[in-house]
Amino acid sequence: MLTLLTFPSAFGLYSGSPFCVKAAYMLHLSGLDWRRSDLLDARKMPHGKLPVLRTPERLLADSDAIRHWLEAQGAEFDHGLSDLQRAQSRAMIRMAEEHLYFQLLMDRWSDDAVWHHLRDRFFGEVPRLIRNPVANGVRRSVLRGLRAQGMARFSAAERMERAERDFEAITTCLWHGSFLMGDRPTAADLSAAPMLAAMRATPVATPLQRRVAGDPILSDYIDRMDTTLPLS
Ligand SMILES: N[C@@H](CCC(=O)N[C@@H](CS)C(=O)NCC(=O)O)C(=O)O
Repeated sequence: MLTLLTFPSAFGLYSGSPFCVKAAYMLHLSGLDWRRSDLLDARKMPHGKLPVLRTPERLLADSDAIRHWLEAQGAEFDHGLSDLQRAQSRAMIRMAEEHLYFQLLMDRWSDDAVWHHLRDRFFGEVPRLIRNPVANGVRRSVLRGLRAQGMARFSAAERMERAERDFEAITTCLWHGSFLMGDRPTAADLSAAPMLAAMRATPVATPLQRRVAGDPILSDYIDRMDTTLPLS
């Protein structure tokens, strides 16, 4: 039996981490036997991050590595796609994971109003006496990372402008089919939809949250993924 080590559910999502949701979707589609096991602290994991898949042989870190391992077991996430579509899918995945993800992080960790919710949800299990110092330390470290990555150097308006271009690209794909690469979910959806879902689930109406929640095409797409690939 495979075990997916994942961050717990948060804000109505299967997991607070869109990468953990992606991994759960892949396992669901693989048809293999698996179960989830929730962790609150990923520091002891191979990359200090989640998701991690426990296979009979080892701990497998990183959702992309999990994808390749599942494909080696026979799973196929881009079934029926042409070489060109597979290449476009790869670019779409990078857009979701290397740009939209950092938009989500900024929205969650830099906004004081969101932070109160995040602290209570993500650090609620930390003993009360040390909860604030621990949570504030992690927040400082995430914000330092966002400055190094570059997202924190943009103004709020610049960030929205950059996000808008990605939402337009996703919307254009959705004009052509129910999912990004056609009429059924493929690998690109497993990355993009959880990012959008996480943005929509932010428990404060930030500009990013409102943008996704108020867009019927994006919002219907999130709901369609939920009903097409239900995660229990
Ligand atoms: N490239 C990784 C990214 C995973 C990732 O960034 N996970 C975040 C949660 S969304 C994490 O574990 N963060 C904890 C930390 O950085 O300390 C993947 O695809 O699995």
